[in-house]
Amino acid sequence: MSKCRICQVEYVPFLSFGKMPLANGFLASDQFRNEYFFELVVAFCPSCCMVQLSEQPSRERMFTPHYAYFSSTSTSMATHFEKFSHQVIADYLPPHDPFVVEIGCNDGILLEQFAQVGIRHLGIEPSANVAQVAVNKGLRALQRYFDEDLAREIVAEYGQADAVLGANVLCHIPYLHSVVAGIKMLLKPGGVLVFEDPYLGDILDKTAYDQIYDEHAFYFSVTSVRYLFQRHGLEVVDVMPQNVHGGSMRYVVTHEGARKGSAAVMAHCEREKALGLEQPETFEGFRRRTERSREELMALLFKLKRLGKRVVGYGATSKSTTVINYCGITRDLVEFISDTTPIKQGKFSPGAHIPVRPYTEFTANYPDHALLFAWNHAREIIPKERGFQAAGGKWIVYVPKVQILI
Ligand code: DWN
Ligand code: SAH
Repeated sequence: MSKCRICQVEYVPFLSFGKMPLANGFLASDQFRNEYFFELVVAFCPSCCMVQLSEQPSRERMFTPHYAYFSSTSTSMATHFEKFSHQVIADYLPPHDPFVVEIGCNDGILLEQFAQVGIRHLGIEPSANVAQVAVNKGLRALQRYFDEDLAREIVAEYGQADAVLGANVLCHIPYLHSVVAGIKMLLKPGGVLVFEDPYLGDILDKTAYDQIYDEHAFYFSVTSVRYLFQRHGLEVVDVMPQNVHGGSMRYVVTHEGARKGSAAVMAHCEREKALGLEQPETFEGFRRRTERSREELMALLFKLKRLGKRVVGYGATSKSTTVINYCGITRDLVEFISDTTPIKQGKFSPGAHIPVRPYTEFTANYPDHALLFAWNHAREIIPKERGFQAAGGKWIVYVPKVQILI
């Protein structure tokens, strides 16, 4: 594949991470021999400006009945999604019997907000284990992949929706034209699509190269998203930066001409032009900064090892799979990774096979340094780990730059 998935023009690869495992492929030791790897390469389309992976594992490999990411593991994300629902209800839903569909509802972290106030809802979630958590909460959720065919079935069975929602999901789906065609079919004439995903401007600005992994097929900008929806007769009418997952963008999309557009859309496109998000050289700069970041992080970890310091990873994030395997971090440098998610505990990290242990092992014997793989949740984590710092522990972060926090 060397053509843009959105506009079919030849794209320009700008960064290769080499062979990478599945970001959420936490595994037991008897699975090491059969571990799956693929070539992780990211490319820029000079025509529609979409940044995308050149190769992505099949959806059945990534979104399995044992999917390792449970959205409700972060309390700050629960608060974020509560506010998200309030905005949708206040600004976009009609007062009489609204119907909301969420694509990629995971364990129901957002959808439950609508259910709690009696709003008719439907979640679409292919990963059976997390979908089951949503169902156990009393939510209506289908264990299916969203695409045009499913949209047709939903319309036939439930009717069109007033709002279609998606958080950190559209950027995961390579067959995006089918998804957008499905959303168009599903939306009432006055309906809105509200979705958010990590924002390319923040990824570049913070050198957050660890957002690049198998599940993230696309890295959106307002420019590339506008073009995509325009091709389907849909219009981006508003954009709102979000302070989650290291910097995200929320997009509001309607049928063309259905609502008055906000000036923020064009303002962001202008800003993106000024930042060079339409030029291949910008991505060359990102590649150089990524390589420098890797050198700095490894130099720091080797130095700490020479000094005899204990380093433990905090948060077995999907992003950590890229950092660990791209930089070459081994068990010699990071003893284990602490994570609160039961399904990850007792397993090993993808590729490098660093043990993932329960959070209680972190608190039972604080290390000298904690490498914060969940840097996007620093505002939640650092204050709650006062005990670690009081015991003399220090945080290491690598986004936006490699440093020991003091
Ligand atoms: O796009 C995606 C985002 C939304 O979620 C998915 N492709 C997969 C996933 O990405 P991630 O794994 O990088 O997400 P998080 O939210 O950065 O993961 C945080 C990890 O850290 C979880 O495994 C839970 C863990 N954690 C912890 O151990 N202690 C999190 C917090 C807040 C904590 O205090
Ligand atoms: N919305 C949640 C989950 C994000 S993780 C949050 O923001 O925390 C991405 C989710 O998208 C996973 O739960 C995955 O199973 C789901 N997903 C992947 N492909 C999908 C598809 N085609 N249709 C619907 N959901 C999908």
